[in-house]
Amino acid sequence: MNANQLPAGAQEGRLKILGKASSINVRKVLWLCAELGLDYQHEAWGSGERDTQVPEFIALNPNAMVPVLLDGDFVLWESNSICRYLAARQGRSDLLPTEPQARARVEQWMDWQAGELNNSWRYAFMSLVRKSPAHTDPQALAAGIQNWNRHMQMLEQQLARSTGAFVTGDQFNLADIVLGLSTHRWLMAPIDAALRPQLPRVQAYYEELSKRPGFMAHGRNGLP
Ligand SMILES: N[C@@H](CCC(=O)N[C@@H](CS)C(=O)NCC(=O)O)C(=O)O
Repeated sequence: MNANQLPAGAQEGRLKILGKASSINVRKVLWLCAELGLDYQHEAWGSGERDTQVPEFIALNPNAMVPVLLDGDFVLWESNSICRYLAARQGRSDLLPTEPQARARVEQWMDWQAGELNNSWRYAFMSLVRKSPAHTDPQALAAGIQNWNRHMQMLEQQLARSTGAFVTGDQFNLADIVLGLSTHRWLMAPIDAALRPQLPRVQAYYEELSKRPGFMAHGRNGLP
């Protein structure tokens, strides 16, 4: 990475986070920084904010997506990778265990959130929340809500199996950051009450996470 390509300020020894605060993936990083007590500079990039389809941004992330983390001349994209990096950088084995099986369990839920759960809500979210003109088909919306609910029911089942208040047990960790934000998105979505299943463990989990200032600042802060 040529340091000359970095946006101004990235070479001052302070972390820099690029990405709009309304993005679920950016919010993971902002919440984690609050948990870690990390200082950072923040620039709002992404649709509705600064356009990522410009050469200076694409030089940082060829996907033209947010978030991007700059740590000196180290540039990292993919929100879950950024979370793992920051937790490891700060030596926080409570958030990302070093024991292989415990770590794999946390990563399993993080990967499921990014690959399965996040994909299940796209149509319904674009339709109900973003009011996208390209997402107005009633059948696709109904199927999307059903698929989103089905994934949230898997989270409900996991919380029933968990031996503690959090997804993998009694220790809050990175899996809870990513799944907490997904929970917030589902609870905030204006899904017709008749179509929304009651998920009491998911609701209790949301309240448990709401005890954390980082979640209140970057998750449960009024943004969908
Ligand atoms: N897998 C990526 C997905 C990133 C992503 O989808 N970012 C969205 C915002 S949530 C984005 O950058 N959209 C383009 C834009 O806002 O311009 C990650 O987890 O970082």
